Amino acid sequence: MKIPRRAFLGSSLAAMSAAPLAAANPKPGKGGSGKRGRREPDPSSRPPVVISTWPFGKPANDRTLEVFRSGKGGLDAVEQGVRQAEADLSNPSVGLGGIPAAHGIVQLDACIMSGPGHRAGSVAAVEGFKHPVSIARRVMEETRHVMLVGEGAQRFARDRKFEEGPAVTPGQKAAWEAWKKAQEAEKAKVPNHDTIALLMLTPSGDLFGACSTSGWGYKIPGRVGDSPIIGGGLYVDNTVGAAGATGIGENVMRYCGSFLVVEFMRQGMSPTEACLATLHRIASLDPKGYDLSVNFIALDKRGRYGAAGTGQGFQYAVACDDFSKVLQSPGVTQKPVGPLGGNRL
Ligand code: SD4
Repeated sequence: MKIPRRAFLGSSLAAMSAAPLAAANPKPGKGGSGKRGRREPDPSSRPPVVISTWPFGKPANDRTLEVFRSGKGGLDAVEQGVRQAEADLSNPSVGLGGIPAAHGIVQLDACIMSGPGHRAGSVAAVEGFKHPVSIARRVMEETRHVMLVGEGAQRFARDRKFEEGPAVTPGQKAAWEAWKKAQEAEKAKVPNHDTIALLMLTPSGDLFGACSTSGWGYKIPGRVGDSPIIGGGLYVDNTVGAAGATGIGENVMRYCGSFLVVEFMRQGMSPTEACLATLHRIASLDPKGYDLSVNFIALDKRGRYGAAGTGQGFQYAVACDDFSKVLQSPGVTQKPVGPLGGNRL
């Protein structure tokens, strides 16, 4: 599977000025690009509506809707959608096909949230299990805890006979060996990495979300990113909306990124505005400004959806009864001077 790479990692901010056209917002507003002007209103869909990160979110969205239409609930649907991405061993960012940690073994992070009941479950740094999102769901449903990590999470999964898999795929092992050699020669490059975050609004008005990743390639073993952190890589508030993140987790989790997107929606912003406002907030505090590789998707209680990312933005996928497609988000590289530049940020 060819995953379009994000061009903005390590690229010059000066080269990226205005927000690129967002397919979701055919005439993109200028609030995110640093110029004065109004954004087009966010598109909305009659639920069920599903939104997820990256083009590989499209088959996951389709699977989510398929499961929902078969009569299952929203929680089953988002879990199965994310499992679809986890099962694809050609995806270097999600599941056991992912890029390993520095010790050559894949460590997976995942979480799940149910709007009804405001329930959450999460696992991090899990080795050797195919479907961390399902382990996270069992943590949510069978324990009084929210998060299990490492050996404890693996023991929990083993006791419940979760499906095990290879520590690393042969292809990723070969790449890791080459990386080790390059590292000795001090020429090693850190490969790109992504995450699936997937959000769903059901016709009954309930929101669900799930998130799964193999995290930062060749990370220090035990490193946990934003994806399994409730409020970081994922947040669902059944009264307002849901948000999810992808990018460099360290730049999301220090700001409770997904939580902040939802809070901005609570204040009345549309999903795209809330994603943009969160990026501007993060960039206003971070010494690196907009050079962060941070991206958000968001879905509100009314079925409106949107996304935004730093730099050139990123691609995300949306599916509902009428269509299933991949869209380009707006990107931001500088502080806005329009309505989003005010003190609401
Ligand atoms: C992490 N946020 O572990 C994840 C990885 C990712 O685009 O989404 N990369 O930091």
